[in-house]
Amino acid sequence: MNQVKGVQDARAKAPLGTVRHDWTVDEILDLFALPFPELVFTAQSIHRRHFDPAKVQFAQLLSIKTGGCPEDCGYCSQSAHFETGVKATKLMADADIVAEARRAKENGATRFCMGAAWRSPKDRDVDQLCATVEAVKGLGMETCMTLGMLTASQARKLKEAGLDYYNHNLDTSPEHYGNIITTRTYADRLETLAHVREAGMSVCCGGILGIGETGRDRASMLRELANLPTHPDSVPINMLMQVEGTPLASAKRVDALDLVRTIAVARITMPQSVVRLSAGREHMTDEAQALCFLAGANSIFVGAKLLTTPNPERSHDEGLLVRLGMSSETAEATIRRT
Ligand code: SAM
Ligand code: DTB
Ligand code: SF4
Repeated sequence: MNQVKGVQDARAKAPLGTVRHDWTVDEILDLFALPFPELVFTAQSIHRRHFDPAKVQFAQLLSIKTGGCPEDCGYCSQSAHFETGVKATKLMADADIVAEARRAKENGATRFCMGAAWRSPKDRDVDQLCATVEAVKGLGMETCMTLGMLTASQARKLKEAGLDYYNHNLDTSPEHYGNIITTRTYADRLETLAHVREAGMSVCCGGILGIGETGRDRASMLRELANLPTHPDSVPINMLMQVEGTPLASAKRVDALDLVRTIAVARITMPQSVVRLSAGREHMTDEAQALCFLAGANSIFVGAKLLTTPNPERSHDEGLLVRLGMSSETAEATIRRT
């Protein structure tokens, strides 16, 4: 189908910017194929209906349990299946996590994201982490965790303890998933997302680019995200950080303009979600990041380390925002216009 005609047909069904859950892969591919200025202009027009276009949320990450993970995600430094040099640790003590959260708060963060390299937490881990959530909330911070698969009752316990967000990514298309991860299924991911949603927590769910996926896989992943029963409250878009020892160590880096297109299409298909430009900024130019903000990205991870890989220094990010006449915002509620 003629690409622009395809977009016109989609517009006839519902104007771009409408919150929809019935996207087709072909409609999304037609968005990807728009001339770059038209795509970015459309995404920015939708972005400013819901968000202040001059604000970017700063989120702080901490790896609370590193390495030794039984899953075989082909991109990950923390999988026990690969020799990556990442040392496995036990779950950090509650007091140490809270001390890190306090330090993050002193540095201006109001949102604290804690990640553990687990397939799924044990019930006793969840009990410990409920106390951690309560303590971090007690500092007046927003909380987010990513601990792998959750049962319905674990999700409810974390919600009761006050956990605001749960991160659980679909990562790629259902078609490509089995080429990257064999120890769990797409259906497993969707089940945990349902438990999180049903427990009443906000969902953070996105994916990774640069793991050997095709353009159609990117469209298919965005279709899965946009067609969830409710759009994820935040959508992290990660660029692969190539890790020595993993099967994807020498994967080709994604073209920055393809990343910008993906951000723009995420913004158009999920108009009210916070779109997070996540891993991979270490290898991006300032200009490419500026284009991502123009295309609708409005959150980044700050601090020189993500979970195990490097990230730009906070001072560099602050300088970039000053050069762009933009500013940071730490609570998602305050960057949302509606
Ligand atoms: N173990 C939990 C899980 O998989 O849900 C949580 C932690 S895991 C590190 C969180 C996400 O980080 C993954 O879903 C993936 O999207 C992203 N990620 C992991 N390694 C990455 C890498 N090398 N480059 C880019 N993103 C990565
Ligand atoms: C997400 O989508 N990206 C963050 C967060 N959720 C937990 C993690 C990125 C990890 C990058 C690789 C690493 O540092 O080990
Ligand atoms: Fe484990 Fe998560 Fe890494 Fe997969 S992405 S190996 S589940 S830590």
